[in-house]
Amino acid sequence: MIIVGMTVLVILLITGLVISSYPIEEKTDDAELSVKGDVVMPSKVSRPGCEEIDRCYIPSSIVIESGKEIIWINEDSAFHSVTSGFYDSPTNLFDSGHLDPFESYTLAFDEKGTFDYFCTLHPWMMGQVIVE
Ligand SMILES: [Cu+2]
Repeated sequence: MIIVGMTVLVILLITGLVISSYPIEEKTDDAELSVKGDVVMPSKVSRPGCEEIDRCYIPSSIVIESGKEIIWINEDSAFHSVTSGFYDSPTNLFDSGHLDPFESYTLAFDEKGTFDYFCTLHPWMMGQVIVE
């Protein structure tokens, strides 16, 4: 009886492991495909037009708590930057420099306020960080 019981237990364990492993593997695949970022610079924003649909940086405005950080990821095939202020009047608070395709930039915001930023290469690209 003990051997039969053990055999049933082993079969149940193996079945359970096989079944439970499928969703876990799928999740891992999804995570590998998508690059993690809070704000994305999508493809083709190196040409004007994205500003008309508010999609040069996605989202173009993001709200965070003070002390938290934001990760920007360049998912375009062109260089972009995350530079504080406006194209005509940079504020020199932060500047990512030129971000390569699929390069990311992480910055923590300690002070509350509204921080506008833009891309030094493409004046129509504008975004905003609101720290509460
Ligand atoms: Cu740009």
